Amino acid sequence: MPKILRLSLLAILTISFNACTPSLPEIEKNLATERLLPLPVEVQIADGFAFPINANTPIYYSEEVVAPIAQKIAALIADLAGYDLTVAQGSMVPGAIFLNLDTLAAVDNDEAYQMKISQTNLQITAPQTVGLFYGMQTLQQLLPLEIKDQTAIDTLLAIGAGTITDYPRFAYRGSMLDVARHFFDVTTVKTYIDYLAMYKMNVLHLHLSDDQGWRIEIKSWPKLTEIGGQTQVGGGPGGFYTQADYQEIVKYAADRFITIVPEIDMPGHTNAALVAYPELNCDNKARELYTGTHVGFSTFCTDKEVVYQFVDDVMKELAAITPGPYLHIGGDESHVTAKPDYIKFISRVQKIVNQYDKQLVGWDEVVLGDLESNAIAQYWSSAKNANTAAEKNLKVIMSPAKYAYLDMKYDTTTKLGLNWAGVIEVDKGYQWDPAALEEQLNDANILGVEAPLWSETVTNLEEIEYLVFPRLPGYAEVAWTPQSKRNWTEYRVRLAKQQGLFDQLGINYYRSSKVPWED
Ligand code: TNX
Repeated sequence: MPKILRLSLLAILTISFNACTPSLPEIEKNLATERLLPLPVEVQIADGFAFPINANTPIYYSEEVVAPIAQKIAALIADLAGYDLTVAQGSMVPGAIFLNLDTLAAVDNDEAYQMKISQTNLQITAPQTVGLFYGMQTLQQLLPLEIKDQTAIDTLLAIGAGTITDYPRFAYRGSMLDVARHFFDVTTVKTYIDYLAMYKMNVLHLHLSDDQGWRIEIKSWPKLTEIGGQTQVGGGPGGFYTQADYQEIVKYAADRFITIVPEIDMPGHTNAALVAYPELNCDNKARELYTGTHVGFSTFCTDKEVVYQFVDDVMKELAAITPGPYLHIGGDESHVTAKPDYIKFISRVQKIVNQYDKQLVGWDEVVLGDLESNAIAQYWSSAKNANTAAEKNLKVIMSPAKYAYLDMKYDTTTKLGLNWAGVIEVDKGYQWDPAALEEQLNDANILGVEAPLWSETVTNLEEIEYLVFPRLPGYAEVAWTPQSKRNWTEYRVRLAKQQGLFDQLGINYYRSSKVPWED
């Protein structure tokens, strides 16, 4: 064969060989686990070159339902590197990021995912889309926050080889935002949702009514918001969500696999409603708007039929705009409701909630009522109520005030916050086991963990952030990571590594001296 022909044949062969098996760059890099939070169940670091991400890396997915997650990964890399990666339905060809739905051997958890990283592929597999979403969150934490040195971009974007197998300890991982004591607009709530999503939390409980304000439009009882929504603690203008606003919040949360749990607190904590509708009081006299911070002085008149008609209308409208399974009825601190009246009231409201195909959630006092077995008690302080819940076979959400209340001060010098349940430094907020607090509560009857932010002392996002960060990631990890894998000494280092993210997002966090911040 003439030399020239031989050469061109070789060229053709090389080109076609390259087209089906591109030679992938050989990048030496370990899996960068230092920012992973919550800590995954299992991380295995493997030998071999890292998975390279560059402008030619395609993102393929197995089926259309997964496309939004693939798009989110592409957006993430576009933000970081300016690459416009191909996103398409496809298979796991060499060089591709591949997302697929499949069962995971030996992991029986709806929210599980597994990420396998080698030089040839980065594959995320999960039984459900939500697991792929969590895999995407983990991938984000494996990538740098920004590319400072463009000449090192290939190494910076490479993902070290290994396998991450991950799933949550508890199904319910949430936070509560009290929008009644101070009202927060839709934008602020969306930002709060973003913060929950960053750490794989999946519930936002909205405390929508209290003595100081009624914050959700109820079309059949319009004065609730027209009158009852017009002020807040300290006398500011208050505010409320229209049903359309609320649905916008629900949708934004659902896009991030977060369930909204709406709370209408009753029969106590109802002054705002008692101002708007005098007939809900036993004496038929309208109460006055309240802008202070005392608790336990208001109650619906539990003997009146109109009260139950009211509750029915409210629950019906709320159920219609709430796709999640829960309606929270409060039930806490009803100090001026006689105990038999309280029991009668909760038992009737339970029936109303069930009538609208929802599960009742209430603060731990509700266990005194006659509850269905699907009702859920939210433990905040009473050991007695927690144990009653266990005896009644009810599931419990763990919000112990002395460990998990985001409105408690960090120490005695903290300006914002309260201290009735003590002060909660970042280590104290992390170092507790939900299953070790009360005798009869264990992993089987604990549904999950929720960190509530009551808003007597916080008036805007900046103040919210100060109490929430850096404690929130700790609650996310308490709820996600197996107890045996958690320890403060190791956690504090990973928490410190969140600083870059907090700074990038402009989060006003508390610089706890317990955390080894990097600057
Ligand atoms: C107690 S905890 C309350 C709230 C307050 C909070 C302040 C609970 C179920 N009720 O009404 O806002 O303390 O920390």
